[in-house]
Amino acid sequence: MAERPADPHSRRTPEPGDEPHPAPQDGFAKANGWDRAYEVYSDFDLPVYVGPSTFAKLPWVTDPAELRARAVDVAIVGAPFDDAVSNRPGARFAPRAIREANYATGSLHTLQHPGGLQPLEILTVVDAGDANVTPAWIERGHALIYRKVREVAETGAIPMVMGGDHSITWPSATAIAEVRRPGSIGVVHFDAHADTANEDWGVLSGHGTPMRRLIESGAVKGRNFIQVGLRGYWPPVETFEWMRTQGMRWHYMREIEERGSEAVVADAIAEALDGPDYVYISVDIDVIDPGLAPGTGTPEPGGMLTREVLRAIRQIVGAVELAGLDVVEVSPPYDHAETTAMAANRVILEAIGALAAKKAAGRTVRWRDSGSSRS
Ligand SMILES: [Mn+2]
Repeated sequence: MAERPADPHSRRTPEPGDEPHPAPQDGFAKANGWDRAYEVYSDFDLPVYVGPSTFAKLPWVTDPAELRARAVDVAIVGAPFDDAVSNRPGARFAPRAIREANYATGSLHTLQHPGGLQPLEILTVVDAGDANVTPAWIERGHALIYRKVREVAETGAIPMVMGGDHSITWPSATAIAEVRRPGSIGVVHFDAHADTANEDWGVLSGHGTPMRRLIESGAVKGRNFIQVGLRGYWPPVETFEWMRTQGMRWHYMREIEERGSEAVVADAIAEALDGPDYVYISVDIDVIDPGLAPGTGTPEPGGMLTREVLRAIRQIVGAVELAGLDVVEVSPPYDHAETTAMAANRVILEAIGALAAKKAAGRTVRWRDSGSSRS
């Protein structure tokens, strides 16, 4: 087997001689006391604002052969694309902002599971980098996002994709549906908006249309496309009529207010898996109330609490075979105090935590290489 390339984000404990800039033992260093020995840290353990920016400071591994060699369970993927927005832009900056939106480094300790859990010690998680996106070309962006997600999923890793505007769910969920064949996927889609328009001002691949494209293409059956959190003033009546003809099922925000999030999400899980084998989760951050997550392109007041969404992620991931996940529509230029980017960061961390709990309980998390079953 070929020698693996040196990993700049090595998680091993640094040893003497590893110092990035060893102290000179003479001159001003000696005179000023700067020659003493200090403990040094790997990039993984340094503060989040020091060194390369990767998700949870995890290794940056873009080579699919290396993803396979490491038997990666979860691969974080960036889709820095916002050419398809209808209102406020800026989601192209989200993958970088989400990567940086945490203060804890090293082996994170999640308190959201009984007894606590160190998910990054249980799962093999890496940051697989960004899709090869360039600006101002919707078709190319979608094609390269599709290829990146597919390439990662084929290694057996579960892709967790950071958008990007919501149009990226079309290529991303398509890639997952394809790789996991002959199994099929249901989708649980958190959003203020249905995103089932036929077109946005004549554009078929806008961020208001991806769910219709996924259903029309056959990647996901309408009846297993389950929407949670819809509210506000869009889409129009005829769009809901199309959704009914597809057998789509949705849960308005007012249902969450009346029944509580946990009961509604339990129904959404059952509906998504009413036929399909696996689940893809798509979280439009605008499902959260803009008071808690203001940095988004099409904010709609009256949404879910951040804590309800994070609990819902744990609830779903704990209950289903997770095929993939995306979190989209974070727009850092409109964010305040990074609250929106942090919410998106935690959506991913909660999914990772729930997967780690499964693996700790002896269940398999990653997929067979290019296959439709767990390895
Ligand atoms: Mn959306």
